[in-house]
This record gives sequence, structure tokens and C-alpha cells, in this order.
Amino acid sequence: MNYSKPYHFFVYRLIPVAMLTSFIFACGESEAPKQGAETTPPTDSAAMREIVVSQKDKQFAPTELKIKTGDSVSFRNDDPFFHNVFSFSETRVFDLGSYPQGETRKVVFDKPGEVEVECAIHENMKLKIIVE
Ligand SMILES: [Cu+2]
Repeated sequence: MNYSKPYHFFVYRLIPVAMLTSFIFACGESEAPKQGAETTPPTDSAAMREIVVSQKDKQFAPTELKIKTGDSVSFRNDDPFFHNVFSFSETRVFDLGSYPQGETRKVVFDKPGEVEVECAIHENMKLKIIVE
């Protein structure tokens, strides 16, 4: 019969505790540099252009125009008499009415297609706008 006697070694480890008192002087007085909020929001200017069409000598100038969906066209009357701007085209039906020299009225083209623009006063005035 073998009596294996377990030997228990109790090791007391005395860990000297060094009381370290550290005084931390928070000198964090660094002021965050004031950054001016100069970040301008990104403007989708490429997709929202404004094209000016002149009405001069009883004609639209230009007489044909290619724009992108979302663009707007400003019709400026450069003649010393009234013009009228309208369209019955399905792509963009509008009627800006009649207005005198120096006045500009704007139309936004939010759908692709073809638009025939006319003047009710001068029936020879025609402008074709292709909205891509
Ligand atoms: Cu006209």
C-alpha cells in the first residue's frame, strides 16, 4: 500500500506595496483652435445649369438647344416689344405669358424629351429644346 502524501506548499508571497502618490497636474489648457465652418455644402451645379435664351429680332437665340434633365432655361426678351413664350410639347407644357424687353422668365426641364417652344405673338419664332 502506497500512501502518497500530498505535500502542500503554501507560499506566501509578500508583495511590497509601494504607495506611489503621483500628483498629476493637468495643465491641459490647450484651447482647441477655432476652425471656421467654411465648408460649403457640395452643390450639384453640374446637374442644375441655367441656360439663357435670348429673344431678339423676333427670333430665339439659339434656335436649337441641348440641355440635361434638371436644367433650367431663362428666356430673356431683348427686343423693344413684347414676346410670349409657351410650349404645348408633352415633355414640358408651359406658358410664360407675354413680357417686355429686359424681362426674363425661367422654366425648369425635369423630364427628358423634345420641347418645341414658340411665341404666340410672332408665329415664326421657334425654338427646339432637346432635354437629355
Ligand atoms: Cu415674339
